[in-house]
Amino acid sequence: MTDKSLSQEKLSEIKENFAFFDSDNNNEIDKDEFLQLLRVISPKTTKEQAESGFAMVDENNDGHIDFEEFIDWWQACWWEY
Ligand SMILES: [Ca+2]
Ligand SMILES: [Ca+2]
Repeated sequence: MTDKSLSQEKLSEIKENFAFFDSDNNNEIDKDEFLQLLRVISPKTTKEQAESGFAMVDENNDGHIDFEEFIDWWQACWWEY
């Protein structure tokens, strides 16, 4: 678990978003789910953009975004959109 100064409130908000985009509820965001997520944020996101974004978020390169990777990404990137 991340030890960054993240409030419980913020954490549960991120958790909600994670669960929302994890459409098959396996506690990981896969590439298709990530594409859906990006399209919500920016409808013109291409598959290629999603692929390269995914590779950046998936820090351990196991082909899935787990919750900890999602938190890091969410904090780093969300405000840019
Ligand atoms: Ca999933
Ligand atoms: Ca991963």
